[in-house]
Amino acid sequence: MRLDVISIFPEYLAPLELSLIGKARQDGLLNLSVHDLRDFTTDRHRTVDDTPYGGGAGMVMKPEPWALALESLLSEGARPTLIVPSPAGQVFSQSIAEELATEQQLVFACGRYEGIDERVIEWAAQHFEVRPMSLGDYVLNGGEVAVLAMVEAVARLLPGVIGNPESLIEESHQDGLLEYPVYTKPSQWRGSEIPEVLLSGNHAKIARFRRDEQLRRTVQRRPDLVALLDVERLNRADLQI
Ligand code: 6GU
Repeated sequence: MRLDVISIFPEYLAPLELSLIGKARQDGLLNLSVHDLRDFTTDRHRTVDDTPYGGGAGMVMKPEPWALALESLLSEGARPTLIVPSPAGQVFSQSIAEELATEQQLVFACGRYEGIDERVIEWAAQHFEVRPMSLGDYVLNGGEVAVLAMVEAVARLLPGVIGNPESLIEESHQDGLLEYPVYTKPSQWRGSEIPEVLLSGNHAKIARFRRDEQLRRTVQRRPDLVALLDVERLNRADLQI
């Protein structure tokens, strides 16, 4: 998969050289480049922002550097997905990460200040599949931190990035439930013991315990997810009938 990130703070994306993502890049599984928006300015001061028409606080990102930067990433016959991080976007999720993981090329346009001139978003739709994306209902200073999160969520789904693909299956949100709690040695620690069933060797009982913990946690912490559960995928024991 090809990934391009455009930002006025390319150094912000340095963590993408570390850990699993860094390794995937070295292994050639991910072709990831970070581009400095200022390299696409044409004035002496490398200006990327200006005051908003209609007034108001803050600055708006000028359209032309964005168009030049985005054009530089287009190749013949390709229609990449352009992700525009914004608190005004669609909320990012595991299912969106799964969708994005099937794409050939993703481009991330990191806005700063009050955002990018809206005409860029309209113009870009001629060449890209444009997707404004939010991490949730809170405000960040720019798109960079959101891109770190989205790139990690997508990259770890690509074949070969995670050593043990089994770990992808049991985790949070794959089945609409939160993960069960985990424990390791020692079995007694500062006066606290692990749940006895985990020492029983009874695999059916352990599976039931873990599933019950998933259900309990989801009801307690994320009641919003309960309404979205697929009833067909809950078994009789889940429903205690
Ligand atoms: Cl994607 N960008 C910004 N600037 N703030 C956010 C966000 C994105 N998601 C939540 N808050």
